[in-house]
Amino acid sequence: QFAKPEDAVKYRKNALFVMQQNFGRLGAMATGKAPFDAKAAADSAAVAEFMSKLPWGAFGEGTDKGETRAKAEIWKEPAKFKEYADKMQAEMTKLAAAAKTGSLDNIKTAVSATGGTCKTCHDAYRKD
Ligand code: ASC
Repeated sequence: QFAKPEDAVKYRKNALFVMQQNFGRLGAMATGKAPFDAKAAADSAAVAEFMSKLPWGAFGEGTDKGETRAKAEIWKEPAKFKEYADKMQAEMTKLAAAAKTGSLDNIKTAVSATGGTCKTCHDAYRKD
């Protein structure tokens, strides 16, 4: 899929960025930093859920160098990395369903659960 390793790194970072921008919009509503807008929440959650599927295919062998904060552990324990990635995607799916209900309370619960999966993976596999 990628002509060179730098393209894979750029691809996964851009996918994660677009996901975060949409998740962040929901986070702002969940914490009261932005007014609740049910339509915007549902739209953003759907985009975040879709984007959550994209980064993982761009963590192939040889993409551990360059402009990346990815830790070498990702390629040493791929099963655990995949488990975290799968968990995040599952929570994103729940978040998209929660956002469709139009209930801010449902969104708050799902944002919190989803955010936990972002953090768990970052703590283990992202350099800071
Ligand atoms: C974000 C973002 C993350 C998660 C995390 C949640 O918006 O960029 O990494 O939420 O902070 O704990």
